[in-house]
Amino acid sequence: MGRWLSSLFLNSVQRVRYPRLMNYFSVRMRADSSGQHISGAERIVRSHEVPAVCAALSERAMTHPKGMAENVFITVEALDESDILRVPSVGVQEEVMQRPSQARGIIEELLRPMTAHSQIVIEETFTARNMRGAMLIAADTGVRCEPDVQRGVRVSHMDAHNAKEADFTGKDAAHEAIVLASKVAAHPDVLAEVCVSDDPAYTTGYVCIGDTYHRLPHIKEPGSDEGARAFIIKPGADIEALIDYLENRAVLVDFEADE
Ligand code: WAQ
Ligand code: MG
Repeated sequence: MGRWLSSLFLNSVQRVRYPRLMNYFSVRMRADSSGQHISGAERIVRSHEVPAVCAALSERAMTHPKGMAENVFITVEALDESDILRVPSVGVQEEVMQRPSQARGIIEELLRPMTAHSQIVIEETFTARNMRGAMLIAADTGVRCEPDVQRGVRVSHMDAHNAKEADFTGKDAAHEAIVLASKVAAHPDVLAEVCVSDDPAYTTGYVCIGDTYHRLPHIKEPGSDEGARAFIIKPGADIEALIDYLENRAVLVDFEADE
């Protein structure tokens, strides 16, 4: 009888399936008010960091310069470490720029080798408002090719490898942008990215081409509600596969200090 009981016990223990290597978690936040997108953020962290990151991201949503969020959604998902792709960080180059009136000319010059439609890209990027994600613009035609043009495509499931405790508090816009740009630039079908922050007080933007992130100070006037992102897409790209990579593929970005 004793032996029967212990074998029953052992059987049930063996049947419990422990998830493999659940030491990384994706944590995503998005917030809105009256149907307008307010804020979003995405992190990949170790299990013990999940509670602190959830707190920091909800705090960010409640204190956003665009206004206090009515709805905040936080999603936590375990990742299998073997599914995480590692990519190198893009290199940062600071461009000399004194005034927003110079921005369009400099962006045009940077994009010229990639597309004949840089004027369209610039126009779209400075006209869009309140998008959650980025526009996809075909390099050969200048045509938008994302399925939902008001929402755009939200790049998610990425972070810096070995992100520091300090990264959980507050927002470091430049650091987050370099992480995002590195994930995006690592896909062979993205030729370039243009970004203007939608934070009225944050006036530095960038153009990323190849593995260089060109930082553009004074890309817009302080107080302006301009702000959007555009990815320039290689002709013939498989758009569905690209969107799946941008939204769902877990990516950790390696910075030089890691090595
Ligand atoms: N995926 C795709 N598009 C996004 C994402 C994302 N995860 N997050 C923001 N966007 C789009 C969206 O349309 C926003 O309206 C727009 O980008 C700007 O977002 O080196 O903070 O979060 O100092 O305001 C640039 C830093 C900071 C430059 C950019 O963007 C520097 C920034 P924001
Ligand atoms: Mg953001």
